[in-house]
Amino acid sequence: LIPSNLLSQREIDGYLQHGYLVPNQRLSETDVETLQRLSVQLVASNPRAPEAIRSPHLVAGTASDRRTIEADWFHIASDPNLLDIVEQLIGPDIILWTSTLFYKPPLGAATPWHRDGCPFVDLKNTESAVTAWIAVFDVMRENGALRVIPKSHTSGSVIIGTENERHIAGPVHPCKSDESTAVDLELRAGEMIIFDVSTVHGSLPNYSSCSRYAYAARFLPAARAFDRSSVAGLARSRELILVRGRDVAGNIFA
Ligand SMILES: O=C(O)CCC(=O)C(=O)O
Repeated sequence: LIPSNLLSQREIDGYLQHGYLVPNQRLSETDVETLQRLSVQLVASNPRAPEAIRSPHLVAGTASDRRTIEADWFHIASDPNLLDIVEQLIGPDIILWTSTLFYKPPLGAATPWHRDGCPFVDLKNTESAVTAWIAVFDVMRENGALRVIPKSHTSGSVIIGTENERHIAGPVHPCKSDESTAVDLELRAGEMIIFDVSTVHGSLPNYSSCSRYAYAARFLPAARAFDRSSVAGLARSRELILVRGRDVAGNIFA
């Protein structure tokens, strides 16, 4: 990130009120170039399932590869300036929970409204989680901008589909969220959206002939114990990495 001031109190208040924030801070030119190179390579080497490549900050990108950090990706996900932003929102003790490279090819479909915190990801464990969703190249409305519903992190919404039917965490019925207030967030390469784990979000289709890449890093406060037994599937065994401060809650990192 280009070193700059921390979030203002106004930005922090806006985040708490609206459930998301687009900070002024962005990745440095060098980091943007690195992220672009890594992202294009990773998608090219995952031709069968390029849409959501989990945890590239771990070698082989799988949750079961413990304690093996992929240095270049980890460098982006644990950038001190990024952590400074996260620290202002969830406190000084920070766990890197997961990261995902999201790829939307030309003519790729919309991502439906959902929230990442949902019944099978126990909100008691993840309610303070934040995501930094970083545009790898420019992300505009035409090529699949991320959309959020402001203030949806504090409102109830109806979750649809059974757990097995869902390809994403917590789909919500759009009628139950106030879709008319949705905000489409266009970003230049290296800019980012920070959003709450309960914020309803999705993304537009990619109507363009250019691929859309975004890298999302998700963080938890190490002040709380993360109860793996409350989480389904791969998320249960996923490695947690303490990226700042200390663990004060007895979290299990391996
Ligand atoms: O990038 C997208 O299209 C969806 C991203 C998303 O759902 C997320 O970061 O949780």
